[in-house]
Amino acid sequence: SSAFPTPDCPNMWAITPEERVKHDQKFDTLSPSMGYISGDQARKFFLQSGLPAPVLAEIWTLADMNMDGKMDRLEFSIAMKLIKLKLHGTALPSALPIIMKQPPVPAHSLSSSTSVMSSPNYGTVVWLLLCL
Ligand SMILES: [Ca+2]
Repeated sequence: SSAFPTPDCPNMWAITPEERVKHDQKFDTLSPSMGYISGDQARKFFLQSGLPAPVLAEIWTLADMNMDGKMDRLEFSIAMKLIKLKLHGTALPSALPIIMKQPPVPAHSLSSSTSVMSSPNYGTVVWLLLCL
């Protein structure tokens, strides 16, 4: 029951390089220890999204791929993406889409993250407008 139209977006689950950069920056602000944030740290942060705790628990279950109760960068990024989609009225998947487990594919060859950021890909932009 969302006011947003829901276009058919096969890549709606894909995390864009731009999103990943934002997620990584957010991850770093949560003072990760040994590359992980604890369940407690994550829960406090995710609750700020305004989503109800049971929904966040569902997102956690999907995103914590190795079920160790901690989030690494990729798992955190997946959780952030699921929260964003859920806030836009998308139903959560029953299983994690495979595309979400893959690292984001930059529009251009892997040179540096700054070059990815400074070279917006039109396909990505259009997709963001339509699907997010
Ligand atoms: Ca984990």
